[in-house]
Amino acid sequence: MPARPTVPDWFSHDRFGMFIHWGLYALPARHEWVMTREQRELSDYERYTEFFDPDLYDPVAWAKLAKRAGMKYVVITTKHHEGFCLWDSQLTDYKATNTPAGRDLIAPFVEAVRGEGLRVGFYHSLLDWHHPEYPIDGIHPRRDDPTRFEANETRDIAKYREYLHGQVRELLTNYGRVDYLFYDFSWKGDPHHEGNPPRLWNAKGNEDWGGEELMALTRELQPGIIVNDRLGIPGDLVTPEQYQPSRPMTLDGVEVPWEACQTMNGSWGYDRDNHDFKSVDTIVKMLIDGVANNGNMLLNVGPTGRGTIEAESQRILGEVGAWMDLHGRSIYGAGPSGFTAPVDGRYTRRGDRLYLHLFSWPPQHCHLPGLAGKVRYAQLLHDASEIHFAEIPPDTQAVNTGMGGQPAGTLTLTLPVRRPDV
Ligand code: JFZ
Repeated sequence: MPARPTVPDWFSHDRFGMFIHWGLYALPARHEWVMTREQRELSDYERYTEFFDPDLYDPVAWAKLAKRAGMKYVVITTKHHEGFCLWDSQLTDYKATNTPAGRDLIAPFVEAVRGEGLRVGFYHSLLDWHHPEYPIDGIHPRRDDPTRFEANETRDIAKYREYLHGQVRELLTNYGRVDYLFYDFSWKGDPHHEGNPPRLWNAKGNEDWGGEELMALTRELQPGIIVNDRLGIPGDLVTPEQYQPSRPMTLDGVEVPWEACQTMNGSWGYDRDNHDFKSVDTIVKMLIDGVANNGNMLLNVGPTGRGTIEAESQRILGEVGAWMDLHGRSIYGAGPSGFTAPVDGRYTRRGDRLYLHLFSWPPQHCHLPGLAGKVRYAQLLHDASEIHFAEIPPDTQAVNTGMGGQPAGTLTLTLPVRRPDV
C-alpha cells in the first residue's frame, strides 16, 4: 500500500467544521438510529420516502450559517445507515429523486458550500440496513426472531461491496472537488449498550468493505482528499466520537491529526423532543480544548424534514460565531503551546502569539508559571486592551518574592476584576 500522504494544511489550520446528519430519519424525528432502535420493518420504514418533502431546503442558508459560526468546512451525510441516498445515484431507487423532493439534493449543497468559500466533505455510511445484499448484524432488524438472520445466508457481501464502491465512485466523480470523506464505521460492539457482553451492532470491517481498495479509489478520484479512520484501516486522521481527548492523539506512536465530532443535543439526526442542548460556553470550551491539544471539532446539526435547521441550533451557532469573530485568531492556524496552562485555563499558540483562555475568571491576578522573561506584551484579545504584568525572574532565590509566594519564573497578569462580557 502506498505511504499515507501528509494531510493538507487546510485541515489542521481551519479547526472547526459543521457536520450535517440528514435523511429519512428527520421525519420520525427521534434519532438517526430509529430504524434499529425501534426494530422497524423495512417496508414500514421505506414509507417515509412518500413523505420526504423538504420544501424549505435552502443549502445556501445552511452554508451561510456554517460560515457565520466560524466553521470552515461542512460534512453532509450522503447516505446514513438507513441506506437512503440524498443524491441521484444510478445504482439504487432508494434516493431523494424518488420522493416528493424529486431531485438530487447533494449537487446544490456542494454548490452552496463552495459558494460561501467553505470546504466540502461527504459522510458516507458503510453500513446499509436497506441494501438487499447487506448481511444483517446484531439487533437489526429483530434480535428475538432468528428467521430474520437466515436471510443472511443468501446475502452476498461482495455484491454490496460492489455497490458501495460504485456509489463512492459516483460521489467522487460527479460533484467536483470533494475535500474530505468521512466513512462510517468499522467498530465492533455496541457502545450504547450497557452490560456485558456488549450487543453486536456491526460485525464488519476492512475485509467486508474492501477498505484498501476503497481508500485507493477515493484518493485516485480525488487527489488531496482527506479520509477518516473508520474503514477499519488507518486513515489521515482519527475521529473520536463525542469524546474530547485531553492530549494530542497518536497513531503508532506518531502524532496524528484528529477531529472530535460532537452533537449539540446528543442526537445526530433531528430529534424533535430533545432540548438538551450544550451551552455556547461548553461548545466554545470544547473547541478551545481541542485546539490546545492539536485537534479539530466537527459540530453537528440535524435539519428537519422540511429542510430547516431548528432555531435553538441556529441561536447557538450564531453565538459561537460571535465569539469566533473576536477570538478566531486563537483558533485558526493555532495549536498546542508547549507550556503548561494554569488550572482551568488553556493555551493555544500561533507562531509567536500565545493565547491564554481562562475557563474561570480569577480574582484579579493570574499566575503563569514558566512564562517570566518570555512575554514582550500582554493584552486582552477581544479589544486589544493592555494587560499589565509582573515577573519573578527564573533565577530568583528568595522564597518570599512578594507575589503571593509564587515560584521563580512566574509571570503574573493583573486582570480587570470584572470579567469582560464577551
Ligand atoms: C456513528 C453513527 O452510528 C452515528 O449515527 C453517527 O453518524 C456518528 C457520527 O457515527 O456512530 C458511532 C460509531 C461508532 C462508535 C460510536 C458511535 N463507537 O464505536 O464508539
